[in-house]
Formats: sequence, C-alpha cells, structure tokens
Amino acid sequence: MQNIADMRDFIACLEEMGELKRLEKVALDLEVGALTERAAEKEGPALLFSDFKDYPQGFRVISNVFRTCKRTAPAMGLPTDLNGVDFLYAWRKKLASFMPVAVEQVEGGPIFENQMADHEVDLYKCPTPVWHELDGGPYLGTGCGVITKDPETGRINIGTYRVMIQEKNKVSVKMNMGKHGRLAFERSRAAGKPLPVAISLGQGPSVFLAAQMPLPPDVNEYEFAGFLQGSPVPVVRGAVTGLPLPANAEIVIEGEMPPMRDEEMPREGPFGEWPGYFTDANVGETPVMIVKRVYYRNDPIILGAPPLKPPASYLPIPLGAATLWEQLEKAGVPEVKGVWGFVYGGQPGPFTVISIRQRYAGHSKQALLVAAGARAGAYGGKFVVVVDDDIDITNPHDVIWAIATRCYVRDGIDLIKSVWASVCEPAMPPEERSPRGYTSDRVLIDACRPYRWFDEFPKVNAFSKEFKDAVERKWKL
Ligand SMILES: Cc1cc2nc3c(=O)[nH]c(=O)nc-3n(C[C@H](O)[C@H](O)[C@H](O)COP(=O)(O)O)c2cc1C
Ligand SMILES: [Mn+2]
Repeated sequence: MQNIADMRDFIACLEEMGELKRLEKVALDLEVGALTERAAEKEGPALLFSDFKDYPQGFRVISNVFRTCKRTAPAMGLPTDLNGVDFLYAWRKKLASFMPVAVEQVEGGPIFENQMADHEVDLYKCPTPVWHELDGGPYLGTGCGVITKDPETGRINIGTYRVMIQEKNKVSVKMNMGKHGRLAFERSRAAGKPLPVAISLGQGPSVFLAAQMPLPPDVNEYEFAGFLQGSPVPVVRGAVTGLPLPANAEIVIEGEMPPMRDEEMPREGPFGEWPGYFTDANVGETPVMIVKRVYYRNDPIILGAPPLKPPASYLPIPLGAATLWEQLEKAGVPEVKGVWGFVYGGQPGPFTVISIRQRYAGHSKQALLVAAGARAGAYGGKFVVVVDDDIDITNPHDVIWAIATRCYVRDGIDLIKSVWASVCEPAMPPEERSPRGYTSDRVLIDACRPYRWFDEFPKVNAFSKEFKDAVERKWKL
C-alpha cells in the first residue's frame, strides 16, 4: 500500500479503489449537505465538490470520506477487507501497539503556496457549506484539527471541534469543557493572556482521525497520526503562533483566542449533531479566535465531516467501542467478544452493546456496570446491553431479539442515576441544563440467557449458518 501522508495521496488512493465521485457547481447552501447525507446513508463514495459559484476558482470541499471500513482502512494502516467487529478488533489491536512517531520538523511546504495576511484575511472566500437545514451559519471546521499548546504543560494538542464563521476574520471554536483545547484556553484565560491557535481545515486523513479521537492528554495527536500512517507528520512552524502546522495541509488558519469573559462570547449554533438532532444556539459559552493569517495550497480541499442522523455517520463503525472493549478487559471483565454502538460519535454512545461468553454468575452484570462507568462508556451513554456471544451485535434485529427473548426483566433491568452526560443529550430537560455540565441516567439491560439455568434455556430454532450454506449450495437455492 502506498504511503498516505496528505489528503491528495488519500484522494489518489480512493480514486484507484473506485471510491470517489466528483461533483461540480453544487450549491453550498444545503445541497452539499444533503448530498453528503444521502451518500452517507447509502454508504456511497466519498464526494469531491468543486467549481462553486461566486467562489475563487480551485477551492474544493470533500465529504463522506470515512463512511466505510474499506475507505477508512488505508488511512489507519489496516487491511481493506475487514468489517464489523473484525474491523473493530483489528483497530483495538492497532491501538494497543501504539508507539509515538515523532514529527518531522521541516522548513516550508505546500501549505505556504498562498496566503492572506492581516487585513486581507477573508474567510468568506472559503467555500463553506451550510451542512444542515437549521445550522446557525456556515461551519468551516467539521473535519478540522484545532492546534493549541497548553500554557501549563507545554503540550501540543489537536482536537476536532466545530468551527463556525462569525466574521470575515473571526471564528467560534466550540471546545467543550474538559476537552484538551478548552483546558489550554481556560488556563491562558485565567492568566489573562491570549491563546495562540491554528486550525487545519484539510489535512492528511490520519491527522483527522487522531484529532477526533479521545486520546489521553499526554498523547500528542501528531505522533499518533504518524503511527497510523507509518511515517512522521511533517510540520512547519507557524509564523504568527509558533505552533507546529501540518506542512502538507490544504488550508491552515492562524491567530489567537483573546482571554474573553463568558459574557463576551458570541452566539454559536444551532448545529446538527451526532445524536441526530440540532443542538440549540448557545451564547456566552464558545470561545472566539481572531484569524490573522490564512495559508492554503493551490486548489485547496476543505475536509467536511458533518455529524449526521444515525445510522449515517462520518465514521464507518463505532470506533470508540474499541476503547471501551479495552477498558472492560483492563477492569477484569473476561471473555468480552465484542463491543458495539448504534448511535455514535467518537464514543460508543447512548446505545452500547457488549457480547460476552458467560463464565460465572454475575459476569453479565459486571460487564454492564463497568461499561456504564468506564471512561469510554460513561460519557454520552444511556442504554447498555449485554448479550451472549451467539448474537451478532452489529445487527440491531439480533440485539432486539436477544433483549425481547432473553431478558428476565425483574433481574435484568437496572437504573443508575446521575452519571456523566454528553452536552449533546437531546432528552435533557431544559431546567437541568447548565454550563457547569450535567448528568443523566443509565439503563443496564442484561439480555444474556440467565447463567443459573443457562443449559436449560430453550434452544434457538434456527439452523447453523454452515449447514444452511451447505444445503443451499447443494440445492442451488
Ligand atoms: C465532526 C466532529 C465534530 C466535533 N465537534 C466537537 C465540538 O464541537 N466540540 C467538542 O468538544 N468536541 C467535538 N468533537 C469531538 C472531539 O473531536 C473529540 O472529543 C476529541 O477527542 C477532542 O480532542 P481532545 O481529546 O484532544 O480534546 C467533534 C468530533 C467530530 C468528528
Ligand atoms: Mn488531545
């Protein structure tokens, strides 16, 4: 497989695989978004949009890039023929073998082919879709990487946070509380200093994948991206911020976040989010970046990865479930055969399913309790289901069948109150919402055959796949 170090390498790879569709003159206002959603629903190709009316010639937008395992695999250094739990397992093993790959510091690079400085900065020159019908504005950053340096620890971080154009040289960056970029902002704000920020708006696929992952604070996302792509990420020092910018990115904006008070923060949103709903506009919560420089390659490509109503997603499968799988085993839950989610962003989300091979009484409840509390399962969780390992956890019909037929309700359902919630929780009553964060409840569903009389549980009345395959072949059904 060729080395995929930037978006153009990746596009060449997608084209070779027959996985790219080019579209010209599509309207940025809703049409790009609707086509992206449809392509995601159909698990169709990546879409490369160009020739936008009234925009500088050459500027492009790409979307629906990581929708399938086949397309995402080359960007992760995984085989292209895996799907479902097998793909997730390969990803989990890859994560476990992580070794940081140091960046390559370079002088110059394609990112400096063009620039707009100071008063020339005009973000409205970038073709920016209104991704969903009720979005509060054009979101320039969806598949982006927000680069910051923590003023206390000195650590470089890259995170994907939604970026809305506020003015021609101002964007809001919705770094939620606790995110690494937000911690850096809060620390510089407490010291009364502006935080230097750079945002990459189109970059190598591995940099995006690293930026949207909930990696630990001591993991540098560039070094993780280097590990994924199997080569160091070339970075160049930004003239305005001194931050490391991806030298082969498509567009990078540089500037700073002034240490503004909450009351000075602008209206942001609404925006269509990953649970499948618009989140309300917020005022006084979202920091602003003043953009002082825009660098871009010739014919730059903005990466769009808008959240979409499930099961359409910017990701092929619930990749965050690999982390929960690892955390379950680290917490001592044996024989976990797979973890899945049906409504997911970077985390496995509010409907998580675990499959186990039961070994002792209480094993299934143990899996539920750990999953509800472990970091990767707690944030944004709601329903946690555990099933036996004959259930295909990637198939909602099979999961519902297990719940409907194996759950003994009085023992099998538990309610846990006041657990860490996601800010995207749609069912949170307005009076319980608070900028300080909030909690929500969990339902634990044990849909395993009860262990105490497991052997007497009615036998499933379906033939084995192997036998059916064999008779089907024999009789050419
Ligand atoms: C398309 C997309 C949009 C996202 N938008 C936000 C956002 O607006 N705010 C946020 O806090 N996290 C958002 N995330 C999730 C973060 O990228 C994710 O939590 C990541 O781990 C943050 O990096 P950090 O752990 O270094 O802070 C988004 C992810 C994706 C893929
Ligand atoms: Mn981070």
